[in-house]
Amino acid sequence: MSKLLERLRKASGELLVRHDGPLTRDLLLEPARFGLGRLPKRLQADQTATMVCGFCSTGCGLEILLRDGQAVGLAPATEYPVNLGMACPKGWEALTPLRGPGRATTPLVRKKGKLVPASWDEAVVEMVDRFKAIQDKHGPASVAWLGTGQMMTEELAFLGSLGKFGMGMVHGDGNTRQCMATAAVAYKQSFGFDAPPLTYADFEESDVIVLVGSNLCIAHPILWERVSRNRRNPKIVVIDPRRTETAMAATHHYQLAPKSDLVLFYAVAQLLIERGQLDREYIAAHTAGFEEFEKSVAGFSVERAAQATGLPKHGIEELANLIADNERVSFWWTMGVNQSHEGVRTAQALIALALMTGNIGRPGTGANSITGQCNAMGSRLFSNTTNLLGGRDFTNASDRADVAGLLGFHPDRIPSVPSLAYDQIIEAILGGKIKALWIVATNPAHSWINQSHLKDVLSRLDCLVVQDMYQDTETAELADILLPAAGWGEKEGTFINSERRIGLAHRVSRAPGEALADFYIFQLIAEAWGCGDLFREWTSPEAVFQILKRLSRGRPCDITGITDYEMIDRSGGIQWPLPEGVPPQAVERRLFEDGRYFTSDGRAKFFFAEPRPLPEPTSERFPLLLLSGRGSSSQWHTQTRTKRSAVLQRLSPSEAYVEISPVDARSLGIEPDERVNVSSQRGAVVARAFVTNGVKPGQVFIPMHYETMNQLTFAAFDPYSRQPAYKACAVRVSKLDPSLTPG
Ligand SMILES: Nc1nc2c(c(=O)[nH]1)N[C@H]1C(S)=C(S)[C@@H](COP(=O)(O)OP(=O)(O)OC[C@H]3O[C@@H](n4cnc5c(=O)[nH]c(N)nc54)[C@H](O)[C@@H]3O)O[C@H]1N2
Ligand SMILES: Nc1nc2c(c(=O)[nH]1)N[C@H]1C(S)=C(S)[C@@H](COP(=O)(O)OP(=O)(O)OC[C@H]3O[C@@H](n4cnc5c(=O)[nH]c(N)nc54)[C@H](O)[C@@H]3O)O[C@H]1N2
Ligand code: SF4
Ligand SMILES: [Mo]
Repeated sequence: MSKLLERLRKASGELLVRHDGPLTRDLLLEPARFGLGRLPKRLQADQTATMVCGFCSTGCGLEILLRDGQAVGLAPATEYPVNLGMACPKGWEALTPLRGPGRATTPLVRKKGKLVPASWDEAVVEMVDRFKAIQDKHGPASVAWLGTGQMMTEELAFLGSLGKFGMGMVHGDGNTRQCMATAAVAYKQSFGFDAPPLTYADFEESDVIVLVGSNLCIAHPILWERVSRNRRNPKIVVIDPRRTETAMAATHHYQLAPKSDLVLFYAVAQLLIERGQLDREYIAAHTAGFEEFEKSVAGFSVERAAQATGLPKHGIEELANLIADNERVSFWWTMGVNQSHEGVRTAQALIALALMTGNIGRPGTGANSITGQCNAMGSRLFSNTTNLLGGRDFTNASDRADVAGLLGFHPDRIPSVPSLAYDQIIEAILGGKIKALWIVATNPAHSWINQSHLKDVLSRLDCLVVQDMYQDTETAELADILLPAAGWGEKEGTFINSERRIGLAHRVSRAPGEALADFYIFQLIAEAWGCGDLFREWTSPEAVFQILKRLSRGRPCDITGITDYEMIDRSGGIQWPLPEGVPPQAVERRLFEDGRYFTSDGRAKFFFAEPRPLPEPTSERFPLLLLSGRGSSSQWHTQTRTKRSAVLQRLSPSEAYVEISPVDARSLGIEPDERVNVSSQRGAVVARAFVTNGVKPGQVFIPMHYETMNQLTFAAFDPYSRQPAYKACAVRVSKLDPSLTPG
């Protein structure tokens, strides 16, 4: 065993502070000691390496040009089955943020109110000491973490296992709660497992593509390119309160009132039932609960839907006809559905429409949730937050025993309760139950709903540790301890995209300064904590991939048929499941072709809930409904990465803007491009008025990429998924009043 490891192990009981020499990055990076593979031999010479993009869940393949093993440029991979030679601006610019300013290059520890540079040794010891002291006083559950869908699957599994099995935490959630929780819960309840059935070929093979609350052209531009390759002359239906870029390119746009989707889909279901336009055979053979669903939607007349949605009656009938009259209908949804106070039931209404018309398990069909971040799916399966590793259940003793057996430790290490959800973690901080938080690869001080509340809550923590690529994010600036992380391109591991394709990312660039791959930060913390023994086998991302295979065996997400990284590389990614012994097919694969679901009786289930009113309806004081979402294909979330690229910056407005209809602008006396105040009960912000017919009178829209946005949002949640309902709250727009927003 290496000297360093020996020292670390000896120190772990007493903590690292007693070391005689500082832990240096080079020591940590030495492969024999901490298992970070040097660049694989095949990538060392001047050549190219294909790897998946680290932004959105499309999961495009990028071909990286290497000189001496370092990336010097890239182009979209022509052979990769996802993008077929295409990339969006973020993909083309993916390497630039790595070299941008603001990178966290050394650990920082707050002393006398100021973040000052520290060695890894000092920072990790400080973190471990403080976390342990808090746990000693307030119990193990008083320390929690918030993770991400933007780290590699192996890193997510490491964080989740270290946090819960090693450090004794009970609560850890991720930014996938902001994003995919609704789809995950909807699938789990309806299909018995969180299993999106789609494959991207379905975009090309549909007769009717129904996009609900999805602005594909902006948020998943390369998936829109896949739609454009459809040779069946498809009808493209967009259901969105805004006339988005995607709506403009569609054949049909249903510009419904925000959050009236549930009523609309129940009315469409009722029409199909009335007219007998159902696939009775499919319903009888493969589903359960249809009779009840049928009864529940009986009261949803076209008139009722027309009133709730503001759509003409003939429009609703036309939508039902489009579904009934075509052979292959696919339903796709994204945040317009997930981020709603009734998101789960809305997603399940789409699932119901697909099931009752037999539009699932065949080419060009499906009830398909498109994911958001590069590794949202990896996080859903393996982050050990809401589900126990591999989509298991924390409350199930045999699941716990399975995992403990597979990982080689005592089942008592596994909490028997699931984690609190993100919002509940925040409230538990407020209630004094959680005292320390470790935030990894997410920027909640910008992205979480009702921001001032969150910032107040974070300021009440005894210890906030932030692990990020950049030291100037809104959240990093609040940290007591900042751990500098390597980013995509500087480390190795796998992502799982929207069509369940596991893709590989390589280390093609050296992280700046002392920054370390998250994987190795976790290893370091495990040693310092004194639980390194539990993770002896977790020597490298690829070693963890082998552990994940073991954890997946016999599960719906079985990947035991993937031998190693080399195989993923060779195959252009591999979709799960791929059990051992099954030959990897070259073709794309969709789920449920045999009509068998993962529920105990093998049947897909119908769900219904009475639609509920908006959590914060408009009022006389706040007469406009604020929507939010993605603004441009060149901006990524809180812009920590994309703002480092001059090219991407030029492609999007630098200042926050609010889309407002000409009717509302005129009545408020607001000129195009004028700076205005947008206020809600929670705050007032400044934005430039973008006067456009893209939004209807009575509604406004601000992209989420601007920090001020979430000062306005109202913290409402779906009751089943606890996903925040970011996309509707009441605001007022007014001429600029400097006294409202000082500074
Ligand atoms: N360029 C870029 N691409 C991205 C991202 C990014 O930050 N930038 N983020 C990625 C991530 S993590 C995600 S989750 C995805 C999100 O991808 P999308 O969900 O497609 O993007 P959004 O703009 O958040 O929301 C989509 C649409 O929902 C509509 N909407 C709002 N309320 C309702 C409603 O009540 N009903 C209906 N039917 N529609 C409604 C909005 O008007 C908006 O046009 O994008 C991914 N791709
Ligand atoms: N109003 C409104 N708010 C929203 C939404 C909306 O539609 N409207 N959408 C929500 C959705 S869907 C999402 S997904 C969230 C996204 O919200 P966030 O997750 O907060 O957004 P990001 O900017 O992607 O933050 C990722 C952070 O991780 C860092 N990072 C990147 N790669 C790495 C890495 O490899 N390691 C480490 N340690 N750090 C890394 C980045 O620098 C950045 O600070 O926002 C949500 N917020
Ligand atoms: S579409 Fe998504 S995965 Fe493809 S290049 Fe753009 S950001 Fe990357
Ligand atoms: Mo997301």
